[in-house]
Amino acid sequence: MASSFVIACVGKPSAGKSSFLNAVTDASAKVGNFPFTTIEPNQGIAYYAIPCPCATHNLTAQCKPRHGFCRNGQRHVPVRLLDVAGLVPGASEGRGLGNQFLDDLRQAAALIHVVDASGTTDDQGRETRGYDPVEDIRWLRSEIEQWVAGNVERKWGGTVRRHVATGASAVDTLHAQLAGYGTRREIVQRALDAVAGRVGLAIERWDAEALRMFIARFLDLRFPTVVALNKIDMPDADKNIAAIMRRYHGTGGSGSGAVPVLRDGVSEDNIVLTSALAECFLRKMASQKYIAYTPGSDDFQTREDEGEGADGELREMDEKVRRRVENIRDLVLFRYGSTGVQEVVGRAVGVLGYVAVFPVKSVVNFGASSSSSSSSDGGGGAFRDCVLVRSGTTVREFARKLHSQAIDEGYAGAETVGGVQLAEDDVIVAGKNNIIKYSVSG
Ligand SMILES: Nc1nc2c(ncn2[C@@H]2O[C@H](COP(=O)(O)OP(=O)(O)OP(=O)(O)O)[C@@H](O)[C@H]2O)c(=O)[nH]1
Ligand SMILES: [Mg+2]
Repeated sequence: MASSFVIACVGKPSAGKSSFLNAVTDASAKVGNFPFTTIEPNQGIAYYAIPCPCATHNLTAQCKPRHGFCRNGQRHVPVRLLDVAGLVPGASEGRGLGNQFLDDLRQAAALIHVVDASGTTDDQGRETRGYDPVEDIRWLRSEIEQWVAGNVERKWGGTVRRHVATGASAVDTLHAQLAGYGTRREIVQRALDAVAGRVGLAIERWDAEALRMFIARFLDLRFPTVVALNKIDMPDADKNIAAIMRRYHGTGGSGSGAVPVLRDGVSEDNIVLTSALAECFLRKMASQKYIAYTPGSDDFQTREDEGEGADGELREMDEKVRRRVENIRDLVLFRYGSTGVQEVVGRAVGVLGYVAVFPVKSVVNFGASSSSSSSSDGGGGAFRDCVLVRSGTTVREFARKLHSQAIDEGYAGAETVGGVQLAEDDVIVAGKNNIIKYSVSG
């Protein structure tokens, strides 16, 4: 079982979405150098790495994650990833596989926009030279905006009439309009707060521009986006990357209403350089025992690197394979520090502001909490459960989220490491109170 949220890879055809999915999950989605290789969405489980408390508590040997895994004190928490069909300009009006693709996004909590930074594919995903990938970031955002705006604008007349007749609040009316996008009321409220100073709260007096302004802020919050500048192993990528970084320089941080300052829905902090192809290849070579490679790391070992007299676990590579892995070392790992793909997953969970919580039955040995309803729990092991929750979640709210009625209904208190008591409305913060033991009465 993975998290309850889904992160979706989006982008034009041939940008490398399926390659990215294959690079960070066990999926084997079809990859092709022609547009629309993917039609039906592919899914996989990626891992979000965080420091595991088993390390600080000297319990690495006892650490037994029920889901995901723990290696060298790093906990890998499963996260669901979706790879959908490519999008082309005009998709919001149904071009390409437009509407189908856009509807697949309704379930996504965050987006990973995979961009071909090499400039060797045009906006339709066809082979070309010298294409400017900044364009892709701009039009993709604009298509998502048109898609949502189109849906809202079509019904706007009726919405306003009802709004005036019922005397509902602006946030309730807008929330009802945006319900189809899996929207929480709080997000609508924040988007409204961010634009209210300029357009006012009387939505019946909004003009088309005011509505667009609100929808733009809403999208910034509803679909936080990480940009994966992919194909960095290719010749022109460097120059394109520099241009993209210039365009988004100065974005990020937070503006009015704690809404981040974004351009085209993008913040420079959330642009990551990747080579999905390199990662797929290194993983394949590692599985065939030609190299030793830990995903996300800055290098790998070959048989030669192991040196004379090593126990020879790694196999000898032929000349062609050797050249290819050496190329990846020079063009990707040495230049950029890693293939970047794991970093993207980390940022995507990061933009969602999730906090990892470890429910336990004991704050002494950190055994499994009774939240994990299965009866075969007795097996022991520490820190068995790890749940990602929205930042701002309180101790009491988390009790309600755990799939255990007993903890919710019989709530009698909570404590963390050292027997420190937690208040019901304490906000859960990583490293402070995110190891929680609940007491239950009756
Ligand atoms: N050089 C290089 N090529 C890549 C990289 N990632 C993907 N490719 C290649 O780009 C082409 C398209 O890759 P896919 O993963 O199928 O792209 P997609 O975005 O899923 O495409 P559609 O399913 O058609 O929308 C394939 O030939 C891949 O091998 C990369 O990091 N570097
Ligand atoms: Mg694909």
